[in-house]
Amino acid sequence: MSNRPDFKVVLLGDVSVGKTSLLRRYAERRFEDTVSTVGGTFVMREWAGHTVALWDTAGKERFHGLGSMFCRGARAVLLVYDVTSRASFAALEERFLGLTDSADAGCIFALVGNKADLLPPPPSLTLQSDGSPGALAPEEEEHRRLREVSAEDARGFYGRVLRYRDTVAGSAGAAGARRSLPAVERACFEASAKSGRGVDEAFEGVFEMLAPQRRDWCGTVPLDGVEKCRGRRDARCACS
Ligand SMILES: Nc1nc2c(ncn2[C@@H]2O[C@H](COP(=O)(O)OP(=O)(O)O)[C@@H](O)[C@H]2O)c(=O)[nH]1
Ligand SMILES: [Mg+2]
Repeated sequence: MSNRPDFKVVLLGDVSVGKTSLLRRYAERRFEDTVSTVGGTFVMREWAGHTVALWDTAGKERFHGLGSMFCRGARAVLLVYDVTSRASFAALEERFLGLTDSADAGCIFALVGNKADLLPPPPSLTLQSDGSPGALAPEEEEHRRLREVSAEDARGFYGRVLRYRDTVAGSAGAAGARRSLPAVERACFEASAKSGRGVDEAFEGVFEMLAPQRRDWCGTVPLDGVEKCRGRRDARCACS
């Protein structure tokens, strides 16, 4: 694996939404109680011949300013919230979206609603053979929480993310930036770091959207995200 990533992908979101857990589930295939993240850390993963640096950031207030630094040079940002916490969803718009101004102009955005395992299962899954509602095991029932963010909410927010990026790119760059942004149905995911459900789909769905961009961009990005060459690959480029 190259020690210089082709793509930098950053996870942003409020404290305790499960960013570290999602990354660990994806990169290490396990879930366990996490320690709180200080500043930011990254792991490198090889995917379909691309080297991706996945950045985990701290959602805590006192590290907030660092988020903007970690977004420098990011080709994709995963905005993570907890599907059972309206506040964590609102925080993305109120506190985290603005940190992404330093990401690349064509940066891809995806929303990941985590902790889907806490939601009550759909009624069809709990019906008993005679059609009556089935009971959950008591320990399962105890942990259930109500959904506070719907798929509709996520799609609505994603539309606002696109509009926000248009204003950041400015009217001249807007069309180009918009062209590379994925359609809403490819950009909104729900997952559970605990059960593993939907986790690969979210990460690899984003990688798949990034892969075609590699052809157009100059080689690799250094790990600090400060690209030395931001131009398109051509004969003058010494980066690759
Ligand atoms: N039930 C459930 N709990 C989770 C999930 N992901 C994370 N957690 C728990 O939520 C807490 C915060 O997780 P963490 O990954 O540290 O969140 P971060 O602050 O966003 O990095 C921990 O107690 C995790 O065990 C999930 O998918 N389901
Ligand atoms: Mg963390």
